[in-house]
Amino acid sequence: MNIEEQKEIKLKANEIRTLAIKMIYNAQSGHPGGSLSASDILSVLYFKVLNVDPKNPEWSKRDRFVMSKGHASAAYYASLALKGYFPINDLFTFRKLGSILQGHPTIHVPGVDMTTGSLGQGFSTAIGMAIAGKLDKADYNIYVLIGDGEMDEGIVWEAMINAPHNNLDNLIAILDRNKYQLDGSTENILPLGDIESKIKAFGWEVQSINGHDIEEIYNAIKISQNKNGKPKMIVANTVKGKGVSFMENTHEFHGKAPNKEQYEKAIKELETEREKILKEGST
Ligand SMILES: Cc1ncc(C[n+]2csc(CCOP(=O)(O)OP(=O)(O)O)c2C)c(N)n1
Repeated sequence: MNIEEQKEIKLKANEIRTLAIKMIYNAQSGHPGGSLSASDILSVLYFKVLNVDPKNPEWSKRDRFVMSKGHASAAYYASLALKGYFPINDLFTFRKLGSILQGHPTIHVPGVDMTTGSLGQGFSTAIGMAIAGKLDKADYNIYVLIGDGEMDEGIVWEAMINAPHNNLDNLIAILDRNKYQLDGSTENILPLGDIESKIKAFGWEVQSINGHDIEEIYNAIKISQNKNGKPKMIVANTVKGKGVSFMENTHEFHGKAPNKEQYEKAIKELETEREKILKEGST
């Protein structure tokens, strides 16, 4: 990916972060921490990887995407709106009565391939979708984004053992390894330890990357598209709350909206970051 393309994806990630914070502040409810950690991954997926058509969300040959960590819906809806599935203004109905943009994504939202929110179930259904793709001899891939706290769910490990058995090389999972979950550090609550080795032992091809480096994310996905009979797992090492200093590396903003003062500080920081990205490459 050249510098200009990287810049474009970084700017989109910054827009995703900014919209997510605005939506959560407006609703006074939502999940900032896990939205911010996943924004760079979502930006690469939606603006560089996924073969989808926002004008025809049900297109049968589209790549599928499952947001298994469905609570990070603010960043997910922001990505879908920026991609053109629905108007950006709709984002400000987030979590309001009567809106389709509820706290957890449902298939009623244009572009959403699977209803999620009950942790573990999205990952498992992505495996079902990949099996369906194989049965149909389809060319599309299934991408799924999971959280590291989500790995505590037993259903994840049933799915983990199933995917290699079915030779699901059309399945690319990305693990948002931000090391925090709802009320503490993943390593204190239920340690994942050497998660790469564990997943590899189940028969997956595993890569470990910096989940905020646009080029690393993109290259890892490209490598994962290799049809070698194995499902792929990209362990994306991220920072919970990335991009807003006081939300970083803490569970405090897992499921809490910022107050007015915090909101203003967050938006200021994201604006500064945007200006920095715009200046990149121009000396
Ligand atoms: C089955 C289930 N149990 C509990 C919850 C409540 N819950 C929502 S988010 C969360 C923590 C998830 O942690 P992680 O996957 O690391 O999310 P991230 O840090 O990426 O936001 C929990 C326990 C849930 N949504 N589903």
